[in-house]
This record gives sequence, C-alpha cells and structure tokens, in this order.
Amino acid sequence: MLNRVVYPGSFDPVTYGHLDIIKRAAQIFDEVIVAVFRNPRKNPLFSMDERVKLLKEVTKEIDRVQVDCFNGLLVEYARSKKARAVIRGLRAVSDFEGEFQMASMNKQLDSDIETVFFMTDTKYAFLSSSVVKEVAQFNGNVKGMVPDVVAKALVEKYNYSR
Ligand code: COD
Repeated sequence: MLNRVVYPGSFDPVTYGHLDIIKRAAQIFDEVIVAVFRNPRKNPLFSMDERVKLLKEVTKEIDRVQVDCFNGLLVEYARSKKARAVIRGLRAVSDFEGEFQMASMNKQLDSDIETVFFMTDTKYAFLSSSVVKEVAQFNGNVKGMVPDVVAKALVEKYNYSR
C-alpha cells in the first residue's frame, strides 16, 4: 500500500522550518501532499494562489512532494486523498498543547488517520511564519529564515528594498 501523508498548514509564507519537515517526511513516506488550508476566519498576508505557488517553487526539486489546497475538515481531505497520516511539526513545549488538541480532535473525527510529529531541527526552533512577517514588515533581513524566492515575495508585499 502507498504510504501517502498530508502535511497541512497555513504556510503564510513557507519557511525553512516547514521546508525541513517536508524534506524529512519525503525521505520516509512514499508521497507527501503539502496542503494549504483556506481558512475563512484568517486574513493571510499571501493569497492562496501565492502560497501554493511559493510552495511549488521551493519544493520543485524534492521527489514525491505535491502541493495542494483544501477547505473544510482536514480528516475529510486526508481521507479523500487516501492518506494514512497527517504530519505536524513541533517546536517548543508551547506547540505541544495546541498540537495535542488538534491530533486528539482529528482522531475523534476519524480514528483511521494518525498524526505523526517531527521535532524541529534546533536551528529552526525559533522560526514561524508570524515571526518572519514581523521581521519583514519592519524591513528586517529574513535571509536564513525563508528561501530567497519567499524573501523576494515579502519585499514586494511590504514594498521595501533590501
Ligand atoms: N519547525 C518545525 N515545525 C514547524 C516550524 C518550524 N520552524 N514552523 C512551523 N512548523 C509546523 C507547525 O508546528 C505546524 O505543525 C506546521 O508546521 C504548519 O504550520 P503553520 O503555522 O503553517 O500552519 P497551522 O498550524 O496554522 O495549520 C493549522 C491547520 C490549517 C492545519 C488546521 O487549522 C486545520 O487542520 N484546519 C482545518 C479544519 C479542521 O480540520 N479543524 C479540526 C482540527 S482542530
């Protein structure tokens, strides 16, 4: 059976922390679907199309990775893709509570779908899309936090020069 997994997230925008999880998952599973959630309650900096495009660009050299988007419940999306598990990343203890709640809720909604956690690489432990946006918004240097193509997109979004 094909070991297909879904790595869901907001990816607003994708960072090196996300990319590290994607690469590591692709070494273990047969197919990784990176799935961008269309959240009606959030107002993202990057549109769905922009987030998908950036993800496609930064994952184009990694075998067995696809990029997609989804609405509604994650477990329903995962089931529709015949995925066996959902991948999530864990940084600090502060991530644990939310991730535990989400994994438990998803298990309750569909007991066949497992959640698999990857510990962050320590060099990305501080990194989040929110921190990157905050730094970029005030013209800070995001090199080392996001791939160049994402840094360029942030420069264009916030209209500053670097
Ligand atoms: N190192 C390691 N992991 C990282 C790093 C890093 N530096 N940065 C982020 N990550 C991990 C996060 O911990 C997370 O696991 C994943 O990467 C994605 O992160 P984000 O911030 O881009 O995405 P989230 O956490 O906002 O995504 C939330 C979902 C969209 C997956 C969630 O809201 C969802 O599934 N929604 C669908 C509706 C649903 O089914 N709800 C019921 C379940 S509660």
